[in-house]
Amino acid sequence: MRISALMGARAPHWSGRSTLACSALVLGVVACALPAATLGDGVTTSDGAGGSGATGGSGGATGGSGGATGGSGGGTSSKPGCELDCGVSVGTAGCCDSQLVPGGSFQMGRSTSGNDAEQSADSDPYGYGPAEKPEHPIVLSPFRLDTFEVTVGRFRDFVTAGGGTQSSPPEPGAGADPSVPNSGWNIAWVGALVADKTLLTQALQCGEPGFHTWTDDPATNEQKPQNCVSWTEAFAFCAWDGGWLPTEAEWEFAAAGGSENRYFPWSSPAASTSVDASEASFFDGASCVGDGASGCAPTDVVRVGSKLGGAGAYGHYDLGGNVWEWVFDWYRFDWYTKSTCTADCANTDDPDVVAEPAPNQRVIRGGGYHDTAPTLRAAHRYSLLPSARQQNVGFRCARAP
Ligand SMILES: [Ca+2]
Ligand SMILES: [Ca+2]
Repeated sequence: MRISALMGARAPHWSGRSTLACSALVLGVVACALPAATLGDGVTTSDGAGGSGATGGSGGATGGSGGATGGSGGGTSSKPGCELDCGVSVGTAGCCDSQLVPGGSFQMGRSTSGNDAEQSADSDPYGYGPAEKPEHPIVLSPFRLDTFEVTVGRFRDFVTAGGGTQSSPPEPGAGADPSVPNSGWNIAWVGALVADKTLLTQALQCGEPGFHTWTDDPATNEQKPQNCVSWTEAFAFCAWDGGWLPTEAEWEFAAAGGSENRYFPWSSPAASTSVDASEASFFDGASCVGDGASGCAPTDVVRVGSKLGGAGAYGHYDLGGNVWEWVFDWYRFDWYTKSTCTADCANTDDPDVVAEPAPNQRVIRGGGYHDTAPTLRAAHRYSLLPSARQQNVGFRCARAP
C-alpha cells in the first residue's frame, strides 16, 4: 500500500504518506475513510454566498470562457462561479482570478544543501522523497496560474454546461499548454469520463459523507475547493475554462517562488521550514488544523484563500495544503534522472509502467488538509491513478499570460 493509515504516532517531521486511509488505491475509485470526525466549532468557511443559480452556463464544453485570464482584478467573467468573492480581499479577489508567473530559470526538485533541502525525505519508505532528486535547472515560459484552487462554484458552471462527461468531452487537442507539444486532450481519454451529468454529480460525492464539497444545489461550499475530481475531469475543466492543467514544472515554479527556491510556498526566508494553521490547512501529527479545532472534520476543508499567511511568491493561496492539486504530468519516480528536458518540460507520454511504487499514475502536488507538513513542500511529488477521487485532492488551472 502506498498510502498508510496513520492518525497515530508518527515521526515528528517526515511522516511519510498521506494520512487518509484509502482502499483500492490501485484500482481506480478510491474510498477513503477518515477517523471519527470531531466536529469542532471551527472557522466558518463560507459566508453563504451560494451563487446566483446555475442557469448561466457558459456554452459548450470546448468554449473558452475568458474572464479568468485578465489579471487579478476579479469579476471579469459573467459566470456565477466567478462572481463570487474568494480569499482575502472581499470585493477584489474573484474566485477566477489568476496571477502572473514570470517564468525564467529555476531549480526544479529538491537540493541537498540549499533552501529547499530536506534530508529526512530521503528515508521516505515509499520512495517519493528520493524522487524529488536530483535538483536540476529548468527554464519556463511565462504563464498565469489561478490564484485559488478551483472552487465548487466554478465547477458548478462546468457541470451545468454538461462538461466532464462522455456526452460533452473536450475537442481533440484542447487544453494544451502552448509551450508543451503533445499536451492537449487525447480522444483516448474520453472513456475515462463518466457518461453523463447525473453520474458525474454522484461521483463528486465520494468518500466519507460530509467531507466531499460538492452539493447538488448551491449551498455553503461554493467557495471551498472542488474535491473528489478525477484527473480527467480536472483536465477537461481547465480546457473548458480556456486554460490548461499546469505541468509539474509550472506548479513547482509557482510554489518555489522561481529562483527563490522556497521550501514551502510561503517560506520567507526561502529556507524557512515553519508552517502553522495561519499558513495552511494540513495535519500536524495530531489534528487537521485547518479549522482550528482538534480532530479532523469537514470544516478542515477550508474556503480557498482563507489562510492569509500562506500566500506564495506570486500571490497564490493554498498551494500547500487544503487539497492536493492534480497536475498534467505522468508520474515517474525516476523522471528527474531520466528526462533530458531543460525548458517547458512535462512528462507527456511516459508513465512509469514497470517500477514501483506508482505505475500509470499522474502527479499531484502540495498536500492536503489531512496530510503532513512535508507533503506541503514546493518540491514534494506524489501520484494517483488518473481515475482516483479523493476528498483531499482538487486542482487549479494555468492559462496564457
Ligand atoms: Ca528546488
Ligand atoms: Ca492546495
